[in-house]
Amino acid sequence: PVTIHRGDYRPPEWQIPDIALDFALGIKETRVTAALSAVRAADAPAPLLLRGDGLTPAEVRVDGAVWNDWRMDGSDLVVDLGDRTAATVEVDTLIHPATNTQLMGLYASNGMLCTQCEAEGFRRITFHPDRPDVLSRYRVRLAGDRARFPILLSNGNCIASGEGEDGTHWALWEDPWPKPSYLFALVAGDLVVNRDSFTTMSGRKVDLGIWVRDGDLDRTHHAMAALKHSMKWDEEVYGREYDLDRFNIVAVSDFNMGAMENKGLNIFNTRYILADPDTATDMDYDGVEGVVAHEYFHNWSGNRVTCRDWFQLSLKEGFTVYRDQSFSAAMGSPAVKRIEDVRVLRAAQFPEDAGPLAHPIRPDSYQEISNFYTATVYNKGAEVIRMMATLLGPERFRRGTDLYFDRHDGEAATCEDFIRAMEEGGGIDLTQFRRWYEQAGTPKLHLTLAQEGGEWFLDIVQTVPPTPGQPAKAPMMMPLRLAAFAMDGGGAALPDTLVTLTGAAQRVPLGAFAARPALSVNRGFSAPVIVDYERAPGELAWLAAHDDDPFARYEALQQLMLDTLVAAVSGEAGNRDAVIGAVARTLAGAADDPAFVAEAVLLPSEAFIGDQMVTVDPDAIRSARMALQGAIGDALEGQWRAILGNPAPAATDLSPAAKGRRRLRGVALAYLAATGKEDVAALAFGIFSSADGMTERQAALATLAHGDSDERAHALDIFYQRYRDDPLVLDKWFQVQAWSLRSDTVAAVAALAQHPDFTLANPNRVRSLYGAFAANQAAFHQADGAGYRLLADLVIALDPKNPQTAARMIPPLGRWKRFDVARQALMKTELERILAQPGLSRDTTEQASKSLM
Ligand code: B3K
Ligand code: ZN
Repeated sequence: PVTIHRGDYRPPEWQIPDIALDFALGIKETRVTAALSAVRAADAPAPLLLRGDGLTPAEVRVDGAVWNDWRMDGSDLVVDLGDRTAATVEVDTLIHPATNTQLMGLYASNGMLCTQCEAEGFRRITFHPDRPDVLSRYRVRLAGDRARFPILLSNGNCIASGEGEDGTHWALWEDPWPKPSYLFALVAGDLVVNRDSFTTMSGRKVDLGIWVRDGDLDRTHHAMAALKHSMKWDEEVYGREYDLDRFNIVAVSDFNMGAMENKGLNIFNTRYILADPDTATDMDYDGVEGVVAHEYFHNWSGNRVTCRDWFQLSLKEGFTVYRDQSFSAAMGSPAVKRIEDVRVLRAAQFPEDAGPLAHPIRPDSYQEISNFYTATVYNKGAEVIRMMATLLGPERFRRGTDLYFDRHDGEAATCEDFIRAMEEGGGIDLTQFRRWYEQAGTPKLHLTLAQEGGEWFLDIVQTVPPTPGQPAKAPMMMPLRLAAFAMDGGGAALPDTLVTLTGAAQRVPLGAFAARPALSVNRGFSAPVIVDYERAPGELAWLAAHDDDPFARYEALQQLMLDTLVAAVSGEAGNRDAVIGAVARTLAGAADDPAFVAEAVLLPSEAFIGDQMVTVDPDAIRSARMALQGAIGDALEGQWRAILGNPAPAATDLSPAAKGRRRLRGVALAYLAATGKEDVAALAFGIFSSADGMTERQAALATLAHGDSDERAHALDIFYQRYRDDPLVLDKWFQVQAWSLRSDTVAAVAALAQHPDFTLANPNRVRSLYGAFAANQAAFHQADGAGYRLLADLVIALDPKNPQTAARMIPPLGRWKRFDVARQALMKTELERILAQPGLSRDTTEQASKSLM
């Protein structure tokens, strides 16, 4: 396989300022005619390199005449234009949407046609340079059968339409904004629309449309509200206005990712558009809001200012995730949102950064760029932007982003351009900070307290672990927010302080305290690091109750739980009573902020407990966690029952308070179930049956799914019968079974893979079964290796159809170094078995071979 290196970047030899595309649409066969107006950018004559993937040129014309001076170089088309400096190059191709199972390029989903071009899918539609630093104005003519494709959409504005012959019709779309090919989109199908409008800050009216299949219209209102809120928020917070007369969103069921920010025509996985209280949980609602915002925000961070090359992916993704996180925080509870974001970072990104696939947020090389749409590029990328925002403060950060958008509008920019705008706009030197773009691995801060004559100091030693290809690291610059408290209430306290760390070792004065102060550190998770600081249970319990930063309160309680769990795993007593006391005190605040309390009293995940250990012992972790959950359940049984005794809020009430109360009820039910009390299955079944919405229904079903009551089978059956025709809800039915803590989950997942409703053709269905299963630590790591075999079988079966989604299933197998030698051997065997498959895709080959290193 060919490795592409960041340092090899060369500017394009040809630009294509204008493109005209003509589509004769058909599900089986679509004819594409592309007219590229090529203008030479290089000084010396150079042939025009047009990338292709699975295409054959039917005819090539230059300036209107048939042209024979071309050749194929592998799957690419090289057109020799002699010493011309400009030419119109036309190419005809035939493509086959119905057999496009990769879901890249033009494909069919449920009888409609749609596209996905990022990163390199446009070359599956027509020959083109297909690199993000080639920007063009597009004019797109779509023609097709009127009955089959009554709706014809592309980017920009529809400037003409009409009738053709034999029941066909056509539409002509024009996008005035030059864009890279990865932002091209078309949709053709039988769709209905939820229309609305938004008036921008300069008074322009924008027509909004959310297009779905007949019958789904009632489930689009939340997405529409989210879109309008996003448009307003981007004006208020970043001064960015929408720039076309129309903004369309289309929902499709078969989609590799969450959604795609195509200019003026976002295409979404239905999962992130459709929501109503009967079928979507509160978490689903938040997912819709966050992804709608994310794609909308890309209109500036990604589209108006795009990426020069794919190594700069975090330029748009890290920044846009930071923007959507800030938006969601503003729409709901900032503290709870921060907790959720950090939980995602720790669950997905920290393990990536600690394993064989670790890479900097701006990678240095890749074989297949699709493998780099990672938690590192997205979520760590967002943390890096957040750190700059923290170092600069809101006003200077805004000056930096204004400068960035204004200076690079219409350009394909680099991460370096962004940092420079921050430096100039914010008046700060980020020389050392740039290491966040260069070095992989999660930094660790080792903290110790020192005392000198009544004055207290915090000594910080920073280390960055070695990662593949980066054995030695230099210290990073980062903002660390901290505070110190006198636990007896008297004496001095060090209020919230922002320290900028730069050195490998640094001393921070805390002030005078009569006794050892309680240290609140990395408040708000100001830096994406691991803090190594030993604190007595009493100090953690005190902070969990008294810290004035909610995130730090959450962290203190989590640390207290974690210390106890890690002790229990290695057969020590730990401090259960301190945990139970702290949970009880936190629960006392449930009425004021149920959402925060629900997050705070949740035990750390099995995977996160494993991350604290030298060698992960999945079975011991599960037992320890279940035992502590049972103990907390027993000790506070009255409180849990009281929470469930109050009536649930109406499912239609989506206020933060109502969502928080439902979340807490779900947590209470899980704690009660852990007690093993006889009546709990009936209680859960009662909630399941009487629930007026999916949040409560799913929580009760998930709780039942862990056990072996009669109610379990009954509830699963009712749920299946009720929702068997609703794919998004049926996904949940697969998911709760794959999450189950039962000891027979591997066999259950294997059986579900044979269920008539399971299909490899739909990525959501694949993820709902296998993605959930791979996250079920004790099940996936079953000692006999059956879980590993199951996942490898899936990868092998899926790779020929959909390599992108197949390759995304590999990282769990790549964590082998963290396990005992027997599991290591079993995991490596499966990676080797995958690699031995003939004709394995580039995607899966890269992930599996790197995972073995
Ligand atoms: N930019 C798209 C990602 C598409 C990736 C395709 N392999 C979604 C997003 O981040 O908004
Ligand atoms: Zn994005």
